[in-house]
Amino acid sequence: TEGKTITCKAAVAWEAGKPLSIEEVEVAPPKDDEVRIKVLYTGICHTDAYTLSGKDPEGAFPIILGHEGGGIVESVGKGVDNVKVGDHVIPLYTAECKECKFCKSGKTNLCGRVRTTQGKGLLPDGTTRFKCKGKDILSFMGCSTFSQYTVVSKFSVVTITDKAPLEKACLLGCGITTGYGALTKTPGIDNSTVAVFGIGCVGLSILQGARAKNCSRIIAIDTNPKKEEWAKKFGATDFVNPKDLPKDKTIVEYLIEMTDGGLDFTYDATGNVDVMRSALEACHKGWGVSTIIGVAPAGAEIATRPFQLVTGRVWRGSAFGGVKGRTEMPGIVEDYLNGTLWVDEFVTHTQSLEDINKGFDDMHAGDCIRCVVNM
Ligand code: AHE
Ligand code: ZN
Repeated sequence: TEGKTITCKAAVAWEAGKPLSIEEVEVAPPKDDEVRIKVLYTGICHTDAYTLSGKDPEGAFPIILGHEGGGIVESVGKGVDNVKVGDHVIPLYTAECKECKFCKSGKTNLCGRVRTTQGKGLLPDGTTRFKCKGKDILSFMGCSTFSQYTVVSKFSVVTITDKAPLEKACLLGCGITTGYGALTKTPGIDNSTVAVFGIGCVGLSILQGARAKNCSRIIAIDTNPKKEEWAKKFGATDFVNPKDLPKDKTIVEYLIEMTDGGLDFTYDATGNVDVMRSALEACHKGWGVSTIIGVAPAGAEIATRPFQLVTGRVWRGSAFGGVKGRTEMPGIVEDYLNGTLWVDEFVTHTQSLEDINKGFDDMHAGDCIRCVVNM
């Protein structure tokens, strides 16, 4: 198949707000500095549903969504020396070129090399490798894992050991790494007190990061009572359901009382801007740090009284857990294989590619952490 166009199945999003449609697509061979991957498994993330809904300012159609995948390298273009045919790989929506201003700064995992074209649904040369019914189909987040074959930039892919089962390890492509990285890479986090708002895949991964960092108090917050059991299993010392609070107390007041002045660190994994405000204001005066992780609806803005920051609380955010994918993913896979980072437990639902739309329904049901699609 090397050098030839491959015809395979993919879930195409023809337009916003419509279910995905399973189509035969043509996947062109990788050009220079590109990698063609046989995608074996992919998770479904809320961001896929968000972009499909039409609310993502960067969303464009038709497109092949999916960004939480695992697969095997089928062929590589000229100039690719970081992965080879047969490697087990995870596509990276946060690329790492190791050469740009961002990558060399030592201050961020964001990479400047492919992000502009990626945001337009294109590979770095400004074109796409997908065609269906004679039309060009856009690529999503540099990954497009809802296709049996996909082409990505060589900067957007990392090889992992084939000891890690891809039907689980695919989840390291987004949710798990985002939560686990966000917590474990927070400066000064060891032994501190932590609150996590939103107990889904990301929230649970923050909790397990907090457990790994020996955080002394780990408070999980969610309005779904079913999440208490999940949260405790993944390291929470306390669970608070804001719906069950005494009538005269806000969640912020409640948490501040509970922790003698507020948390050292809080994390938002909801994407709700009111929750983000609570997460900031539940931080301890003088030093509390709140990290925003959730993706807020288009147009939403955060607010607080500036006094909250004047008095020493810090508002920050991170993408993909602050993880540099090519450099750090192998270490995260090690954490998975040695039992520090739980991944298998997250797969509560599975679907075939044919039934990928059911996977979106699964995700929106209250008992789902992740649905993995067998491609
Ligand atoms: N495209 C949106 C922003 C979406 C967004 O914030 N994406 C997150 C990842 S969501 C993973 O499920 C992110 O990491 N963004 C950083 C980046 O470089 O995209 C918009 O508002 O335009
Ligand atoms: Zn995601």
